[in-house]
Amino acid sequence: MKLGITCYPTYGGSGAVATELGIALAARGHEVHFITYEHPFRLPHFLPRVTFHEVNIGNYPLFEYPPYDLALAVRMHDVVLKEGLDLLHVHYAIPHATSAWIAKEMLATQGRKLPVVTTLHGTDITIVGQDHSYHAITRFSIERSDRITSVSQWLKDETVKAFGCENCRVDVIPNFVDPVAFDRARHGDALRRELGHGNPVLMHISNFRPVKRVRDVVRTFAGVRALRPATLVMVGDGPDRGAAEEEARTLGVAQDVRFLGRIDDVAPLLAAADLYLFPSETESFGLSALEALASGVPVIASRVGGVAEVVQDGVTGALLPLGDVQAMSAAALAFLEPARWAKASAAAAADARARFATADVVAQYETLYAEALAGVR
Ligand code: GMT
Repeated sequence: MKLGITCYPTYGGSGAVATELGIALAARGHEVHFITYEHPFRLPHFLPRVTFHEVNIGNYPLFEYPPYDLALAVRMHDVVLKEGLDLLHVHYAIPHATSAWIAKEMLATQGRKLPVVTTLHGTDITIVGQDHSYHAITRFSIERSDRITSVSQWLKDETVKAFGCENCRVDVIPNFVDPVAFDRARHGDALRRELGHGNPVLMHISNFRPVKRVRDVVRTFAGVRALRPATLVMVGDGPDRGAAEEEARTLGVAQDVRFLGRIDDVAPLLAAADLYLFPSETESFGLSALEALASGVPVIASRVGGVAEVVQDGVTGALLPLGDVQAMSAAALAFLEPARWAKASAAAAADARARFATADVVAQYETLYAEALAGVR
């Protein structure tokens, strides 16, 4: 198939999933065209059967808010015609599903059919999509998609609750992970020793937005550090990084917390971690938690959104009430006990491989594409 993929290309789970999907589809023989405003961050610069088409928004002075959605729709329309695409798959409803609908309507006037698949990732439904300014167009664009997928059952339920959406069928296709790339055994122990000086390494990776509650990460770590030596490694950058650094100083643990900034290739880092801290406010799935599990890293998380579909409480990690940093510290200490850690680490890697391996999940998308092309709803 010839597939167009649109996503947010910068740091973020939906862009990572869309890009890994495109890479996997190309490896399986499909031709993949990324249509977005920047080179997707997880996309290496050259891959067979993968092309990047940049969307240019221009800078006409009248446009205080340049209409990216329109420029995207026009680029989608052009690429479909020029490359003979069979289908467009857009990740994150706003504005991608709307632009895809516009492109589809433009193509229809030329007698060209274009199936559109929309994958819902999270705040496109739970926060942004429910903002009055976007609610009606989000619902409209979702309903106009030929097929809709969500990354968890929880997000599917939220979609139905938020939009009614009686006419739309939502298929749950979870996020996925390459068990080979995230195999802990591939990476050795040198980085773990370097980061932790022989002590356990607790890790958090995110874009440090408020929803990630990075101060809770530091507070949870401080509870652990009060009882045993350990290092916290914070990977990523974003609006709350300063607050997390300040929290570490206030709690007197700054010397044991390392802020590494943004690093795109997280597999070697996760292989150097003992526990992953994930106290988010809400999370439709939690791709980084899945990547941690695949790396044999038990996850200490808040019981929110779709995280319970990823982390098995008491087996591959622990799920605690949102904001209960004391309970998270206690769970982290329990999982650091060597026998418990070894069992949970093995269970985490095995479960990630069994339920979320790239090949199995990408095959589900292929089936869905074939159905969309055949006009099956
Ligand atoms: O919805 C968002 O906040 C953005 C999005 C992203 O681009 O990072 O994250 C969502 O999509 C990821 C990939 O499907 C999920 O793993 C994240 O859980 C989800 N984030 C939230 O629901 C907050």
